[in-house]
Amino acid sequence: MPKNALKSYSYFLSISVLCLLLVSCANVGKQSLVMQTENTMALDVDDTQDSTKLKATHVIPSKNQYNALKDEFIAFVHFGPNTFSRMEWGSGMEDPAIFNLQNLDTDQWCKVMKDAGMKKVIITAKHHDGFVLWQSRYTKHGVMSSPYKNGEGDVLKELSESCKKYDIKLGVYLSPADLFQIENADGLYGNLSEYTKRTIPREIEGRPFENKTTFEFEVDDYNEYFLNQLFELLTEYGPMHEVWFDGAHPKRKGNQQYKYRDWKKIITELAPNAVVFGKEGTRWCGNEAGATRDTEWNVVPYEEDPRTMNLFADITDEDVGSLEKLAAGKFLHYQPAETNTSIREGWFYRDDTDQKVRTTDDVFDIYERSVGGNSVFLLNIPPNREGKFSGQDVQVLKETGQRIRETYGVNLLEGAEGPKELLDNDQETNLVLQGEQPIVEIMLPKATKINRFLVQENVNISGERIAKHSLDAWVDDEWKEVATATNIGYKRILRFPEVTTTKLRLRILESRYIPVLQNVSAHYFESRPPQLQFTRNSKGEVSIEPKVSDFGWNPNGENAGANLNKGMQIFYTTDGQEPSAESSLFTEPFLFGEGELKAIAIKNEEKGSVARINFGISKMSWKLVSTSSIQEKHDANLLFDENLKTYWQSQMKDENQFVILDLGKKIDIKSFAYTPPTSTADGMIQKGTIFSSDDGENWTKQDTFTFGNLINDPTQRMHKFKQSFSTRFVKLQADEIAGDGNSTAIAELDFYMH
Ligand code: FUL
Repeated sequence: MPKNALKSYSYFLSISVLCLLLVSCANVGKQSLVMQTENTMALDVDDTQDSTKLKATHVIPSKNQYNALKDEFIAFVHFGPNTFSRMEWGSGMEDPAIFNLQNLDTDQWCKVMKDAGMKKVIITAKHHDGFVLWQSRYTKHGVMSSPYKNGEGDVLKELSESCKKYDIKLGVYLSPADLFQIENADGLYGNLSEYTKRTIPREIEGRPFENKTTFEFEVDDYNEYFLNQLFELLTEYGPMHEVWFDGAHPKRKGNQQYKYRDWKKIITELAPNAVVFGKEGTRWCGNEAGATRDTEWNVVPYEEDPRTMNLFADITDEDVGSLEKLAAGKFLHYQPAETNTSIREGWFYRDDTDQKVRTTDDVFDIYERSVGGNSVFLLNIPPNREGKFSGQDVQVLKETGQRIRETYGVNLLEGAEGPKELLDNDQETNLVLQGEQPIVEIMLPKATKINRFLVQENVNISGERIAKHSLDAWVDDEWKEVATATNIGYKRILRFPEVTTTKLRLRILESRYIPVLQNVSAHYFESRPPQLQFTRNSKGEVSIEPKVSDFGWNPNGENAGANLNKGMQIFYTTDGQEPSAESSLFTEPFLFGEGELKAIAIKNEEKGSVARINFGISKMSWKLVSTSSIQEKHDANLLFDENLKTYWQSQMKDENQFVILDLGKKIDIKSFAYTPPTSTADGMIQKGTIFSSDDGENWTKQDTFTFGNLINDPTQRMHKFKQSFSTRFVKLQADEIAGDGNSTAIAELDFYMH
């Protein structure tokens, strides 16, 4: 925009602001609005970066989105045949009897969630395998054909009752992908049926609905099936607060299309309080590992109007809502991110021995980064085959809840002096900050030790505006910058090394429009000894160190993690025993072959969480014999260089992709681990075969393996061979690549004798 135009534009703005001030001074929050706020706003062809910026600050959450943000920490429950088959993705061909549930304790789930501070639970009513956990009228592939309560059980009903008892909101995951309906001869998915007018719900004799609403849609068989099931879920299990549509598809058939506009109609009418995930309601954060963006704007650009869109692509870029991105779009839409990850490796329960469970440090760290980074934290806790959350998961959730309460339940600005709109704990009062570089100063009643500062914008009324801010603490008679970060939005938690201070100063450094703050608070997190991580180098030497990257918002180039960890010592065991202060003290890297290592950090006599790793046999004498092909910079030696960042990748479209290794001597092998690369999604081995040989020429087929959900969750997968075998040479052949990929890739291979 030319300078003059900008001038008149700002003049126009000031006049508008003035008018609005006059008409709406009763409503402090609305003071700074110059146009109608909307959940979705169209950009016009003549919109400039400046007008786009202004519009973006008037895009606000819908009532359901705002409630979803306020729920903050919510639970995911993946449960179904996979819980019994130990698979991540079922095939749809499972006998329903596999869901051999004898006991179910949904009260325990809800109690644990409540103690953890979670406000909502979303259950996989139907995962990709098509098995339903409720008494659906429209299929027999589900709990009705399983041994649970002789086919009379209803997992969703039990959960909905427990939810009421513990005051937890309920949501459902209904997978659009449905392998049962794909694989079954009479399956409805992609059966090329005609789109005709159909009434939802379809009446089923002897199973009337209490809710008499009906809908008419022009749909095919699968969409009708889906709508009928949505009708059941949304009318018979109490109020639904979220409907979760996963985008993943292990398989497709018949060019099946989803008539989401019809699904939406039914949801809007039958579940008016439900936010829809994966569509225009809430969006996937872009990974399943618990990673968060440093800058998570919830106002995002769309090419088409999201209110009428049918297909929603995943938004996975690092930059989702910068002004450049917004200006390149045609619509601006408010859409909160959900940071979704699992407390266990994988989404379904497998076992209590090999399946790793996140530590409390880990979960609490993700909580602070996600809730304190303008997103919702959706944590999966997969129930075990006893129908309960396992002990380890319960312990972690209990401790996480304690940490959240201890840290954020105590506001150290209690009794402080400063803008009362921010300190009064009243969400209705807001502070409109004027001036070039607005500043908020707060005097604490006494010198106080803090290491967390929480700040919220008034997104509900005046959207997201702040683009950069810093926090200073008064230390040794001067201001010291302790933290800086980009946007704020619903909530930002600033984390920094502890300071003892009497005065705090929040500086708004960049803002898309006049900043309006809703709330600030200060906290102290009693830091625990850090989480540890192991690495083994190509010489076979193991190091144990605190996990890094936790404190990404550190402004001063200091390593805050190291500050917090002063005086810490690391102890470890190699015999499976729990480590303690009497175990070996880690001082320098040491040689280590196959086996389990456990380590613990101890600081001020306090023990951190136990870290463990199961290293495969040493790879020092391994040699590459041959491989089907390689790509530049991805030769096959990289699959056993002990470096997860480097990987072997074969040529694209190469038939018969394989790698042959010489293990140096004959070894008894019981299992192997495949670690896919994380920097490419092509080449993940979904199915493969392992061969053995004593001479590298005559091969015996030993076993085949299958791994699911690799693209979204590229973590290490273990495979136990049907029978152990003795071999010197191993050949791994890739039989199927995830996502119909073209090449084969391996970051690291490990073999185990135990
Ligand atoms: C993914 C699915 O494929 C996983 O099985 C899981 O349900 C996860 C939440 O979404 O895309």
